[in-house]
Amino acid sequence: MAIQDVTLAGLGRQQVLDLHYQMVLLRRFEEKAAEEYTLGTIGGFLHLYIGQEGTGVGAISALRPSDYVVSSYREHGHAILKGIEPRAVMAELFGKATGCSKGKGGSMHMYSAEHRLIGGQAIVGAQLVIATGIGFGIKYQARPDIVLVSFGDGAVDEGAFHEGLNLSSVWKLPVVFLCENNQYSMGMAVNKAWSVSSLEPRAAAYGMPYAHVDGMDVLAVHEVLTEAAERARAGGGPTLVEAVTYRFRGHSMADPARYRTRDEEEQWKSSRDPIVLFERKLREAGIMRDEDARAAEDRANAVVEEAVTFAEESPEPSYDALFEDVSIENAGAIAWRDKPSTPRD
Ligand SMILES: Cc1ncc(C[n+]2csc(CCOP(=O)(O)OP(=O)(O)O)c2C)c(N)n1
Ligand SMILES: [Mg+2]
Repeated sequence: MAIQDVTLAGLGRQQVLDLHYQMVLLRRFEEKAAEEYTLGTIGGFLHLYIGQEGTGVGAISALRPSDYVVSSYREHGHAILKGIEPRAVMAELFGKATGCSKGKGGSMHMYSAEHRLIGGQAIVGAQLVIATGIGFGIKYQARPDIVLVSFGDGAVDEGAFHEGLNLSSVWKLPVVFLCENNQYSMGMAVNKAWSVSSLEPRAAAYGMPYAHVDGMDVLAVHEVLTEAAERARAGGGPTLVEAVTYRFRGHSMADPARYRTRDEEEQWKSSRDPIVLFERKLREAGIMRDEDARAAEDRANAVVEEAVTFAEESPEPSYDALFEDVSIENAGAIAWRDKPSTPRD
């Protein structure tokens, strides 16, 4: 069989090579962001997605561009996968006016209505009820879209998880709930936090289908998400997907990760890296050659370098921009700015 005819999980050669490239791009982007954070060019918090690329790429590749994604603060990858240019994500990290949130959001608040990335939510669990609301809007307006909401293993113990799953199930909303179970919620190990060992009984509690998937296997995630997305789009209601993965770094750049051993981390990095696993699979299937792997690396490095140059050269937001895009009416905001001591109520 000619190399271009090979398929995996129903995807053609170019499609699987694209999945590989996207994972490499996210990895290089995040490594660069860590470097810039250490140099002080990125401030605030920085939560990296390194190690979880198989889950994000597998999931978002199963969506249409018009579908919505709502994520947590670990969302740089989701933003890029939803089509926001890496340079606009990097500029947002740098707090520059050209960032996708005009430099006013930073790492935890990537946003683009155009690309249907509705955050970047810093409140753990908030995205679950936001996604439920978007799902309600889609159903009410009889639109063909769906919502994918990504959240961590820590978010399932929030009330918002239960409210979101219950209402989505009652109203059969087009929502796919994706728990990216990276096994830690800051310093809390999931096996100490959950009273059950998987989310299956919690899905059953709300009468919705459940799927468990290896989050380090990009194709497995793609397949599970494709099925859940089809169900949602066909009016079959929500699905709860649990993807088991691992974050290779600390919770944020500030976390020395003393709650787990270096041995455990090494085990995951050396035997379960989603990029290495996928490369091995592609080579064994005769899909990837050395030049393909090199081309993906070179392309990702060039995109990331360009993104940093763009961010460095971009202007800071203006002072007046502070008073734009806020929820208070402009007039009120200006009055408030001019007379900060005016009582509000
Ligand atoms: C409502 C709320 N409670 C607590 C926090 C503090 N906090 C920020 S991240 C985090 C851990 C969440 O872990 P998880 O949901 O597993 O996501 P991960 O960071 O592993 O991606 C906590 C407790 C918060 N931001 N919001
Ligand atoms: Mg977690």
